Amino acid sequence: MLGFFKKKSLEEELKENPAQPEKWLQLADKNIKKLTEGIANAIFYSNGDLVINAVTLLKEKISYRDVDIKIDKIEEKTGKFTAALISGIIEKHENRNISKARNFFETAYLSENNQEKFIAGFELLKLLIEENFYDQAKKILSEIEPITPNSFRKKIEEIKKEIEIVTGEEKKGIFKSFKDGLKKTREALNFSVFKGREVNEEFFEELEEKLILADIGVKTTLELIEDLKKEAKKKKIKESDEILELLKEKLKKILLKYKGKLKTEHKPFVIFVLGVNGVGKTTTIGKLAKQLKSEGKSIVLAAADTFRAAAIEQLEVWADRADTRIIKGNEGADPASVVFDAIQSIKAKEDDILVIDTAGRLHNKERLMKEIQKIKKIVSRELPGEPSEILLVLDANTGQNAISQAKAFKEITDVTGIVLTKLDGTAKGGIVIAICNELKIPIKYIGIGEKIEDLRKFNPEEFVESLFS
Ligand SMILES: Nc1nc2c(ncn2[C@@H]2O[C@H](COP(=O)(O)OP(=O)(O)OP(=O)(O)O)[C@@H](O)[C@H]2O)c(=O)[nH]1
Ligand SMILES: [Mg+2]
Repeated sequence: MLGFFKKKSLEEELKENPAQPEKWLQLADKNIKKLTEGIANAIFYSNGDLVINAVTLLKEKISYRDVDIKIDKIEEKTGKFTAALISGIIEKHENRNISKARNFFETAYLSENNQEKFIAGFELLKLLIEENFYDQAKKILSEIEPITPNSFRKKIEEIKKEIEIVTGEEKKGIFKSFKDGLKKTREALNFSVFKGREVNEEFFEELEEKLILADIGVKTTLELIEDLKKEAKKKKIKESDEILELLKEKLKKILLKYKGKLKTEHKPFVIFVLGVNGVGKTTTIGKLAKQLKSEGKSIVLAAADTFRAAAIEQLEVWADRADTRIIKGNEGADPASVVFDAIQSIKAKEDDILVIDTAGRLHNKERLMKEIQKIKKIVSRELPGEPSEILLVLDANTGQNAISQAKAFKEITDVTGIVLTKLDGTAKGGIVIAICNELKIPIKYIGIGEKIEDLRKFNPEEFVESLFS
């Protein structure tokens, strides 16, 4: 007789009485297939006051690719602002299309509902900071500060501090602007000579030559020119300025496709840094340690370049500047044993991130391969799933040679990202585009100087705009 008292399922209950926002959220949380329906209804029936919870839930669950997200259905229920917010989150977290995400967040930000406005502003703020647009971030911050819910106060304070530090230092001239760092490449490209010209064969030939000279690479340049010619014909483009705009968009598209940042959400997190002699590995590690530290993480450096004593000392200097711990061995010690010690140390002290500096010798591929594999094996044995990042450092000055180096390293091990250094001193900045297009590995950071602040998260849009301005 128990069947008589069978408990109604959440879904049945909601069918009978849909005006229960919390329960819709419960359903979304429990049943991934009902995620968007649940979220849309939760927001719909709650007059917006569940927006934050709902959006947080969506962000947590969004990596399930089988979720069927029907934005028009959501919009029917929640109105255009929340739908834009959700679209933005999908673009950012699922499709990784930052410019689209930004457009959606900007739309949602126009909402007059403070809940919607805050969460859109908060997403926009994080995005702007990731992309180094600190001035715009500052403006948004000042606008959303008065409508910040209590649960977000602490986060907003942290962001405020970060913006103040960066913009303050830029003003003082300590921070070199990204644009300054690309001065030489911009001058070499000198796109202004292509303005106001007639679009003909001669124009395309000159453009082709220029792109190749800037180290965009023959393969990539030919693809680009071919595309531009086709589009010029199709759209009957006569003005060269229009072609330049198209070129800009195409370059951004190539770079955005391979955009990526460090995935430092979990801990402990291991970053293994590779690259040939003198490309800037140790310097980059110092800069990165400082940056990650300012984001509130505890960092430990492992001096696994035991090939020469000076290398260990050099890393010590950087550890000191960045105010981080360092684990080292003696000159000539087994690099893998240094890494082993470093891992025991971060485990014991519960540090967040371990960064491993290695010796940059490529003249003996066999040995290098063995050494890299040995270190990797130790790391993954002691910390399953690590290293999360294997960063390859390349020197922009070496132009096309950087591509060959990357290919050689790719044969030895997986590379999760590239750091391109010394962009400040070279006219070969076009190599950024060749790297993305030919190697299909994301550039995560770029180096634009020797100082500790001269490392930037790579921002494709900012990069392309700086080449043209
Ligand atoms: N201008 C400029 N110089 C840089 C940049 N990054 C590194 N350097 C310089 O490049 C030189 C080599 O840097 P290191 O960090 O020692 O290079 P490494 O890859 O660790 O070298 P090895 O340990 O010998 O393999 C140093 O003089 C750095 O100051 C950058 O982004 N811009
Ligand atoms: Mg070094």
